[in-house]
Amino acid sequence: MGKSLNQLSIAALKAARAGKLIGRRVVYLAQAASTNEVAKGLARRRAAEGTVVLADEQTAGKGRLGRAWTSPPGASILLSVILRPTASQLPKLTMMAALATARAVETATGLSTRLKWPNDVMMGGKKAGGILLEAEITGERPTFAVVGIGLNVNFDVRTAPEIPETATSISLELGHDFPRQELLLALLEELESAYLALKAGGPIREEWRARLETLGRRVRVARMMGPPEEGVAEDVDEQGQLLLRRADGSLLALSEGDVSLR
Ligand code: BT5
Repeated sequence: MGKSLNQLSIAALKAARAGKLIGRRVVYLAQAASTNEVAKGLARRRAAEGTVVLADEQTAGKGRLGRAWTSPPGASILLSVILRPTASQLPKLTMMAALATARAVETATGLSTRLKWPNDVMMGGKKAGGILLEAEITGERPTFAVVGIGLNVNFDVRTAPEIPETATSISLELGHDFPRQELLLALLEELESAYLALKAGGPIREEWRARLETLGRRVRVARMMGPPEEGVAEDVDEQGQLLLRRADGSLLALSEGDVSLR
């Protein structure tokens, strides 16, 4: 694994983000338990919107529902962004971040990416990244949101037995390592434009929807709340909910769950 391709320059990163929203402040940690946990702690202490927590390694990286995100040293992009969205922007942040990640990967590496509902970033039909959105809400209003992004860059996922065979990385898809710094810069820039567009009320669903690989397929959705559901993944709504057409003809809107093809 080319060491230089894995090297991050935090000084250059900070310089590149000067005057911008996303990355106006960068908190870099060689090792963190979970950047989302660090970011939530900072957000509770009123850290500014746009603060980015970046780690080279996570010892307790998290997926959804208490699952683990494998985060080996110096091989992935592992970051969390503190945002202060309105109640109507909040449900769209997973879409926003997935879209920004897909765009950044395509611009920087030339690889084509797809998205899998609700939070997976896919390459070559396999998962290379994921989004973990967490928020604190007082009454109706979010006090803050933390958008966590994990992306396998120069990581041979085949060496990690706990990761399913349905995973990949940028280096595996490209056939060679790729400079993490370049991808990171592209990602922060895409997050900036996607978040500013969302704040300005711009559309987000159309491009996200066009990248989804799930639509039109017969699927099973395992849910945290409620029994699993089966049907055709017919569409997604403005909030990013999956609209599932059940065998009895009814249409169900799902906000969370794990999709597998039938
Ligand atoms: C996700 O969860 O995909 C969200 C992952 C978010 C990770 C970032 S890293 C920075 C920030 N700080 C954190 O602590 N988390 C965020 P989910 O859809 O639940 O997928 C988790 C599942 O993906 C696991 O149960 C494994 O099957 C699989 N998995 C774990 N590590 C993986 C990896 N590195 N690459 C691909 N798949 C992985």
